[in-house]
Amino acid sequence: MDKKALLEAAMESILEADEDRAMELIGEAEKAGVDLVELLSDGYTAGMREVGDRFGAGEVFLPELIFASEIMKAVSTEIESKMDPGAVVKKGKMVLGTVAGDVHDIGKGIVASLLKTSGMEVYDIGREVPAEDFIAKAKEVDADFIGSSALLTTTMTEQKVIEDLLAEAGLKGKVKTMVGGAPVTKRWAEKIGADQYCEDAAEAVNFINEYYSK
Ligand code: B1M
Repeated sequence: MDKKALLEAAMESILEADEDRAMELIGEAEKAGVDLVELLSDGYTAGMREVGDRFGAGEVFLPELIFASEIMKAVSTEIESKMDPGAVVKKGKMVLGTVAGDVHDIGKGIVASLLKTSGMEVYDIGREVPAEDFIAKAKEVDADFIGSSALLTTTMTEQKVIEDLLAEAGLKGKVKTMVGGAPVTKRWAEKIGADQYCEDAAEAVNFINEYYSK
């Protein structure tokens, strides 16, 4: 199978909630020399987004959404296990989590995996994380960055709470902030005073690589 067919098959496997096929395609992509990160972002993730759109349109229901996300997590975990941070030069430390009230952690997990393989020391503090916990963990590990993910329009405001607490703690500027998640935009990042917005995991990696190359 060529790359285009593999990406389409990966997308289909999520739409059809076919876990066996989804896992099998990872091996096929390896054999065909297709980059697994591309398979994840342009194949499976595209499928997940389509399921989300269908859910939004009332064409699929919550159990199907949950099932598709479980498969998405299984393929992300498998792909992460195949990525080797190896000899990558160590960069900085990032505390990363999904904000309070928000259970969406698939994208955050992918950002964590890719940043780890690019040399960041990532402290993944999970999902539904209160803003105070981001700050406390950043102090504890002397982090360079706090990264927060928000997938709901009702929870992205938590990213502003993180900025406020960081300022209160006198750490604004010392600990930089990176924000992301489907409803989050560059404009939002600017409005709340976040240091960096990244649209996806690849952009997060590019930003970090550039930041530490200066
Ligand atoms: Co929910 N959900 N969901 N959901 N869900 C959305 C977000 C929604 C857009 C679906 C829809 O209606 N079309 C909608 C939000 C509407 C809104 O706020 N405007 C929604 C809703 C309404 C809900 C519930 C309220 C549904 C309900 O209960 N009635 C509920 C909320 C519960 C809660 O959090 N309190 C809910 C629940 C769930 C599931 C549990 C079923 C499941 C989550 C499972 C899990 O994560 N463990 C789920 C899923 C899977 C989705 C969709 C379909 C897919 C999200 C996803 O995993 N995408 C989503 C639809 C959509 O996003 N289009 C939807 C794939 C992932 C790889 O992409 O997360 O965007 P993403 O991450 C990307 C980038 O955003 C970026 O990089 C990632 C990788 O490239 N990124 C960062 C993310 N974080 C970053 C951080 C960074 C940088 C980049 O720096 C730190």
